Amino acid sequence: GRVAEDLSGVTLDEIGFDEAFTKSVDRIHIIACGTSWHAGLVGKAVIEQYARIPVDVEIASEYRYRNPIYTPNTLAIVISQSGETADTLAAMREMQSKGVRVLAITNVVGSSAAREADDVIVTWAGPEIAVASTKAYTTQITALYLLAIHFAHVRGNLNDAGVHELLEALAALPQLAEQVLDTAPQLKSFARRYVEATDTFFIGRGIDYAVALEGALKLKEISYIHAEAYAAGELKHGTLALITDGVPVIGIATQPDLYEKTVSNIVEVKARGAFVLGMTWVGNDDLEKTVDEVIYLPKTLPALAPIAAVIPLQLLAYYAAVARGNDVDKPRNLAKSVTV
Ligand code: F1P
Repeated sequence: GRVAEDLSGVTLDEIGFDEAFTKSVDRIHIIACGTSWHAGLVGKAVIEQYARIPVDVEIASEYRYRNPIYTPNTLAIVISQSGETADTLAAMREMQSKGVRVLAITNVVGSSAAREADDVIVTWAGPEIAVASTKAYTTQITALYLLAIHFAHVRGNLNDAGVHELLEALAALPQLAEQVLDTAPQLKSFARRYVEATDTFFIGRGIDYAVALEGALKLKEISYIHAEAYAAGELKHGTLALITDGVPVIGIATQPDLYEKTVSNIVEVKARGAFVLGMTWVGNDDLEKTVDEVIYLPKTLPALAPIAAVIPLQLLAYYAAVARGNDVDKPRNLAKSVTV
């Protein structure tokens, strides 16, 4: 495919996302597996918020076995760190056989996804040594932010000042990520609660729910602890029964407009005895009234909060795995690329 080698608007133009094409897209399908699928969920939120294009996000292993409906100008985005995940490639080939244009977001320039896709954004997350995907996730969602900005700007949903604000916030993310690493000692100590844990929960609303899914997956992948992510408002439809004394819950509350609602759900799990680690933006001391411990995330735009919020969850999974004596570089039952 045509490769955009760095993540700038100019190269999006170069790969053919010119004005006519960018304006013509009437639906986006994002297809991926695992962590890449979770990145896609963040992508849906930001593309819909800024560009107002309807986005479906689907797990590749489901998508490839059904008969999806394509609009005349559907754009497909496949996300794959390795570019070799069998289900993702199969879905991609299926879509291309139906004439759907495919953009691949991948970390590996020479991968099958990069070779076969019509257009490619390379994430440059570095040569991976870890099997569980971590920096790939942050770079994938960065690529999706840039796409959202591009679509929103070209289609007239975002003015120059709005673009500038978002690009500035994106440029500040490396420094923000450094700051989040300061939470490591707190997470190392919190991870002790996970040594004996059998069931754990991650809850959030909106974009925080997407982050919760990724936090739960990391814990399962490298710590082998049963972890469930729940949309906070969905807990009351049965799952609350599993929240009993001492069950560890991570409550993610990075979105000001959803904050009160999320806190009311955290209050419900606290009332059943859960031990809750809350995450919110720095300066929001209010959460301390409700939870047992708080992780403060540096301030950024609410849409970019997943970049900050995922890091403590990755650290938690890491420290829990180490505390349980697992080799985090060789997680059981997990391959770097799942090619079957
Ligand atoms: C998808 C994935 C990863 C996971 C592990 C197994 O891979 O589920 O998210 O961490 O490596 O595969 P990919 O399509 O993004 O390479």
